[in-house]
Amino acid sequence: VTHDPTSELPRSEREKASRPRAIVVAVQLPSVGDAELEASLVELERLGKTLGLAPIGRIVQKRTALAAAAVLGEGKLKELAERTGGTGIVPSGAKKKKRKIDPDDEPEDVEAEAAEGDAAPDARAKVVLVDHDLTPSQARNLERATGAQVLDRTSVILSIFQRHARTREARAQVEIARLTYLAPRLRESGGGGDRQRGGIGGKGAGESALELDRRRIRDRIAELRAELERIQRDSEVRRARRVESGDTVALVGYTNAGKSSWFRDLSAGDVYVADELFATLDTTVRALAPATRPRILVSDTVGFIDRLPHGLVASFRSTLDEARDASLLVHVVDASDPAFRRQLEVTREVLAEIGASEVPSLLLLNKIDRVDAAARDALAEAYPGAMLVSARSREDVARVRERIVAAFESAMEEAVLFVPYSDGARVHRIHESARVLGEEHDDEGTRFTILAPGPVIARLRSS
Ligand SMILES: Nc1nc2c(ncn2[C@@H]2O[C@H](COP(=O)(O)OP(=O)(O)OP(=O)(O)O)[C@@H](O)[C@H]2O)c(=O)[nH]1
Ligand SMILES: [Mg+2]
Repeated sequence: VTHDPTSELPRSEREKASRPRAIVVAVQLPSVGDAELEASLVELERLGKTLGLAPIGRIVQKRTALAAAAVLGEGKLKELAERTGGTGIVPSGAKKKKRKIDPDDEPEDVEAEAAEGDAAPDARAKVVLVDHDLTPSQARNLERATGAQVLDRTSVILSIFQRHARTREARAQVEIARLTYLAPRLRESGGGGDRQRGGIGGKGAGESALELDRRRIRDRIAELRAELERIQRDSEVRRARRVESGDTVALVGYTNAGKSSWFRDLSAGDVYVADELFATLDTTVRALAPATRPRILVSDTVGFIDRLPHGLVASFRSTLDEARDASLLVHVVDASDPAFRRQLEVTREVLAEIGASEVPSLLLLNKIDRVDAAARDALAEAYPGAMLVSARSREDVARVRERIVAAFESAMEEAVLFVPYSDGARVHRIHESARVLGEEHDDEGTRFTILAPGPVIARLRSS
């Protein structure tokens, strides 16, 4: 039976005391070094915390591959089950009753008897977080053996996205991603249905219910796509208008790097900043503050993460467009994170994938207040073009703002425009979108000497 592991998760609003405990599980493949594994597990624990879970331990096994049945080998599986109060045994003969597959279903009751493991019942982990993507049968087997809810990396990320989506656009995008994640899993468990869902009936009613589910998912995805298109048609128009003037800075970077903090600092606005992964899912745009002339817009975007499910990246189209169409990318990195080099690399890879690697960029090595002097020197040397900054320092905010303004200034051109007195609207537009260096009045009108990006000048001339 397939259920959607992303639909029933504890809310972060719950008091910390009652946070469900979670155990992190990973297989260390021969190709994965200790440091890489450590960074990945720390990240998974942070993802778990963002979901409101309390990680209480890890179970790691070195293997050449994931165990086909339940990721871990028998011995390690028992060890895991002791922490969760499960049997540690993957039931092989026992078959589940046949059941209709419903993506909104609750997880099935796990029939395994609680083991007399070490963990007292109230210290048991209720959730198992697996640092790999699981096949449906692996997830099911792990659930049966542990008696706990099992979430793989992708479903954890999807759950966070789901919880953090605030606008209609983000919600629709997340739901498309979730259903897309779910669809092949339905298919797979349907394909193996005869084997997995008991030797009793095999095909028949169960099979057609599955067909129905797939069709329902397809229909729902189509519906959401249409809705998304409607929403994006509006924002497309708005974006096109901005892009035309070539004046947008997009803040990009790994999740939790400090993008929204910089967005808030640079735009002097009220922005949601949180020590959570994927706090921001909606692209927001504000003017750089104090205002410049012509004005520069700053946009905050969704964060990237290692092994971000591909479908998910694609579903955040508007964020990606924002980055690709920007005149400048401000790439924010959490320099205090031991894994920042990998994070920087991941961000660059995603930017290349979405066709934004040609956009000029400014690298901010952020959270420098948490980095000691020796490490700062090393950073400055290793990244000569970067700025070492803290979003908490007023001076740094001023410095970054200056750099951004300077980047735009260097891309601005000087032009002379004559506007007749009768064309008051154009005079207004000039003051709005360009910097006026000089005005000369004669009998018919005004000769403006202005400074503005090329595309803006072209527009002012033709309007
Ligand atoms: N010490 C320190 N903390 C910072 C700095 N910049 C941001 N933070 C903290 O880092 C955490 C994440 O900051 P956000 O601005 O929400 O990060 P983000 O990149 O927008 O994260 P997502 O939207 O989740 O991708 C928050 O707790 C911030 O207060 C900094 O320069 N120094
Ligand atoms: Mg953010």
